Amino acid sequence: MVVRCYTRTMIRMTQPRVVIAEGAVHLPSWMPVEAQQKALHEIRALADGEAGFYTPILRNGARMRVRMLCCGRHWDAKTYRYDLLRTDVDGLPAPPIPEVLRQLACEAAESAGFSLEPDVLLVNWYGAEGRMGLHQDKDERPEIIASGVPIVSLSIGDAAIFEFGGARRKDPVQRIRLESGDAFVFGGSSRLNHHGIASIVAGTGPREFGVAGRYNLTFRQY
Ligand SMILES: O=C(O)CCC(=O)C(=O)O
Repeated sequence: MVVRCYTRTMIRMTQPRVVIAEGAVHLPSWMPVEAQQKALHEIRALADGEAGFYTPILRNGARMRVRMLCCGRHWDAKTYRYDLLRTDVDGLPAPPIPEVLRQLACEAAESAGFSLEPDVLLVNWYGAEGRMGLHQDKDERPEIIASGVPIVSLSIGDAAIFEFGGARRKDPVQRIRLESGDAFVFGGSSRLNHHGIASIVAGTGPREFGVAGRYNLTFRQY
């Protein structure tokens, strides 16, 4: 079922917008504090649910340096495919994407000039030593990728040094500091650009959130 986004209640309509590459937009401070707190509430409820965070183990046996939790569909770290069940973890069904979070993703996509109907959400939790190597998001359906439907990424908690490169792994990367409340959207001709997290800047998140580390939410259309 395709659910479209209709409301635009929580987000300010005039925001800074930094174009990093064609189709790649950094929206600093995009989420007001109240929206971040609502999102955190949803993340904590998911974390406390039956199908909470786990450490993905890749097909080469390496443990990822993040903890993950998938909604809508589960990303299987062994097969690099999406499944309705957490096949490589515990066999439980992936929980649905909370509506509050789905709305945020639609609104962030719109703010960057795109349209998104998210049916997958990957929540990553990074501790102080967390990181993610350069990679492409290319496990979604080929026609979705080809049409340039964007990935929407939202950050909450500690800042992170995000690397954004090009379609080829050896292309030069730009380093962008993503702060709590930032959105980063990449679609169109940037949809398959390499990206990753070089490091976390520990202790930089808003104190009042009581978050250790950083949450990152990436929304995708499968
Ligand atoms: O944590 C981030 O900002 C990036 C996450 C990411 O690249 C991914 O989930 O594919």
